[in-house]
Amino acid sequence: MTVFFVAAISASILLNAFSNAFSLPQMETNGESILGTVDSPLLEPLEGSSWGDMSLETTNVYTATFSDAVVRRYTFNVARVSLAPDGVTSPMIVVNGAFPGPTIEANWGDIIEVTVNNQIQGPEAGTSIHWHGLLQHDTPFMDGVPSVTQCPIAPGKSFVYRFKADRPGTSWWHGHFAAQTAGGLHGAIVIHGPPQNGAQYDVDIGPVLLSDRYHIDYRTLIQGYLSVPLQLIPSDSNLINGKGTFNCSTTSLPCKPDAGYSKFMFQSGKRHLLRLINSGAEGLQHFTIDNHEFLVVELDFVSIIPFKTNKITLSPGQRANIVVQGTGKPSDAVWMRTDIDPVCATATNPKTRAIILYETADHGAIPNTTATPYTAVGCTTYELSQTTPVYAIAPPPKPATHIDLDITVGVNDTGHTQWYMNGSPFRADINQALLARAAVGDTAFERPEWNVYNFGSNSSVRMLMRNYHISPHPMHLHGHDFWVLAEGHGEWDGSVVNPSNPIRRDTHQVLPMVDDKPGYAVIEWEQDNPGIWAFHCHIFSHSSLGFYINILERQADIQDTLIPNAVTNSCTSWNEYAMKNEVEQPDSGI
Ligand SMILES: *[C@@H]1O[C@H](CO)[C@@H](O)[C@H](O)[C@H]1NC(C)=O
Ligand SMILES: *[C@@H]1O[C@H](CO)[C@@H](O)[C@H](O)[C@H]1NC(C)=O
Ligand SMILES: *[C@@H]1O[C@H](CO)[C@@H](O)[C@H](O)[C@H]1NC(C)=O
Ligand SMILES: *[C@@H]1O[C@H](CO)[C@@H](O)[C@H](O)[C@H]1NC(C)=O
Ligand SMILES: [Cu+2]
Repeated sequence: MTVFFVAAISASILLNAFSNAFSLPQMETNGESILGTVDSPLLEPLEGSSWGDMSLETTNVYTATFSDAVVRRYTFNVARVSLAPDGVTSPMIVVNGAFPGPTIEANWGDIIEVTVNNQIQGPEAGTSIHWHGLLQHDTPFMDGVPSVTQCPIAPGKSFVYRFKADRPGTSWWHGHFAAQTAGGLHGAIVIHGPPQNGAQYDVDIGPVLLSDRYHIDYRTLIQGYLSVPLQLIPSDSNLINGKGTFNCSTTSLPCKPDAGYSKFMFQSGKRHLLRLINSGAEGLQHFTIDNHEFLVVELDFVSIIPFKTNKITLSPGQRANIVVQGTGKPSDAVWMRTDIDPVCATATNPKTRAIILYETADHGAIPNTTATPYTAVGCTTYELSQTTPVYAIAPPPKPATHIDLDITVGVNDTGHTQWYMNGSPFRADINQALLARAAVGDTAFERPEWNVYNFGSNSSVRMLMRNYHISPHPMHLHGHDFWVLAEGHGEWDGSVVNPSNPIRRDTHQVLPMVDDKPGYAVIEWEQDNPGIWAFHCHIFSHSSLGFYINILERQADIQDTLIPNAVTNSCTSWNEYAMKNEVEQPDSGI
């Protein structure tokens, strides 16, 4: 008996020792990132918060103003690296040698200033960074969309982005040029704000990034997608905070087993805030924690009336803040899981896990917990009726203007697969910035493939999207949250869900076509932000293949005084570079 007991203990010590010893070094899997390790710090509001007694229940975040802003400065060096997030070494493109990239933190009302240095070599390429979900009121040029708000940052050049942390919550930044986001160019944004009623927490665990991973280089992937017929290229694995595992006997690429799981530290009896972000390229993610329910308290940047669930689904671009009660014992170890939906995306290894360690659990403990069962039907993400913003805003019942957007897939005249928006695939002219033209009154926009929709001075816009394809599309609007009024299949009957306070967010997934009935979604937004705003599918291969339109909003109110020198310089340097070097543009450019 005693002998057996001792043997069991040493077996378990050995097992722990092995799991530690055999995990690859963090430097090899994730470079300079410490996310997902036990050393990753808990987050707290930064010093010098300026939100005073503003509350999420009584403040309209879209119009809130702040007097004393603190500037939070970051330097982003963008470069190619070779990393093995799941044990398979492949080329990536990242910031500061880290995958996932550095987390930007600020307090609500601060100014964020990021100096982006393009150090991309082997081969050289342009780049740009978009700050997903931030409104960019008065700073439309800082939105990071090549051909629209700036030219790509030329190799060896820099661009200083400066914009307001205009709303509290969780988001992310990512490359917006030529599919670079799928190569690893992304990271989290955390903007601290006041506590929300009914959503209090004790511990801020920080970002939990969920992302599908391709072993093929992002440029090669795009070439594959452009071929005819439309290719379904499966992702190879799935990652939590950039970590996952892969069965090396199933690949001929350089591969080391046991890359190691991400780890998160919980405390028994405490409430934990997790900031979930789907930073993936294509996959719809179903997230669960074994034996734990949680409260969903924020969707995208919008605080919602908390609801309890044991599974949350996020499409690429979407975020959710959840509060998890630490119901485990101090010695527990528990699996966190996220599964790519196998019907709504193609994935060779859709499931992955991370480890939650309570405070006295061995850091090498491997959980034995069982997965939470759930049902997933029809690529749906969330119930419109279940999600209610804490700060109510009713959309105008009769919008000032209306547009239909029909989504189809086809082949263009040179034999490339493309996504058609009302019959037109988008293709950028990356040698100019359309917004700089609009600011000086030039709205000729002579090329139809720029897909510019000019809504003039209309106070609000309603859009009915119809998806004539069997894949869902997470649609993201820049510069705004939109209301989601209705969704379904076939014909919209005109009814609106929660008409006095529909869910608002910046990314919503349009349902796939079912039995010849198009999936539809009806969204509406107020034209309160003069500029040109991107509206596109957040599946990288779709936007690369033309799934994109430009919303020109209140052109007469775009001030030419707002054109920063940085934008003019980005175009001068880019055009000089493009003159001297052969620049390829295989995809749509964004
Ligand atoms: C890894 O893949 C090989 C080859 O397909 C298979 O035989 C083996 O069972 C797999 N190992 C695991 C742990 O799944
Ligand atoms: C897993 O299960 C084994 C056998 O039931 C047990 O000895 C071990 O402590 C468990 N591990 C954890 C981390 O709970
Ligand atoms: C078709 O799409 C490809 C890929 O974006 C592009 O290179 C090509 O110019 C397009 N052809 C036409 C006729 O627009
Ligand atoms: C409102 O938008 C429509 C396009 O949907 C446009 O044709 C019209 O000119 C706009 N009206 C004003 C007053 O700008
Ligand atoms: Cu899409």
